Amino acid sequence: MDSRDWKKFLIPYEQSVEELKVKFKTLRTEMKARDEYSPIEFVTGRVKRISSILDKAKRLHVPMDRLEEGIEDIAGIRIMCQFIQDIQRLSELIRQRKDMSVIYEKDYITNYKESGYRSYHIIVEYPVQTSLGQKNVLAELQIRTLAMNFWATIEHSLSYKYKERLPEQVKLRLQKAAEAANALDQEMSSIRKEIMDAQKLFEDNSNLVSKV
Ligand code: 0O2
Repeated sequence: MDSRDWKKFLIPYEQSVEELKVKFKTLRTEMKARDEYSPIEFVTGRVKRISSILDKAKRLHVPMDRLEEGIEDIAGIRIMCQFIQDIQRLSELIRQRKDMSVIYEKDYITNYKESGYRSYHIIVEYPVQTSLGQKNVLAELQIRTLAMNFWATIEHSLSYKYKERLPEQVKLRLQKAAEAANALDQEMSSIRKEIMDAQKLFEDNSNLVSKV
């Protein structure tokens, strides 16, 4: 594919990422406005880089004319939650939605990766409306806590720096750091109610001040 073909190929993915980001950000705003707790803290999204698509296609032996079915994370959405419990609550909300359908789920929290990576992935099919009609694209929703995201961000930049040949010592320290992040998540979970009450009180007070 030349660069014009890639540009055209990526249009529905770019559109899907933009739409999905808006939808999950809106879900957060809506739940907060209803005076409910929102399991979403913040949302990001990206379209996979062409070099990264090609690397993955090579690694998974996906031919160039099967990229749409073979690479599931060309459109990627990342949703950050405060607490581990929020991940299941949000997954439920995603399963109930009518504007996307869940294809399958990967639980890298129970079955965390050897690197120490923890996250809950949901592969969805998302119907996007283009000038050529409806196109169903696959998108990967990565749902994780703030602590899991902190770890994954650091690990990703280190893996990038060392081109996936992380020195053994760094690997071990990252595995330890992943355990520490998990311990933090467990600790936060156990005082979840107190934290949530405090945040609610803080928000109610700020609303009162802004109304004065
Ligand atoms: P990007 O954003 O394109 O640079 P895999 O064989 O591990 O690539 P698998 O098991 O099918 O793939 O995983 P999946 O569910 O497709 O997820 C791949 C994405 O999950 C990665 O995308 C990362 O965003 C994230 N991820 C998976 N494993 C790790 C890990 O060990 N460390 C970190 N930091 N992130 C991970 P790309 O391709 O890296 O990302």
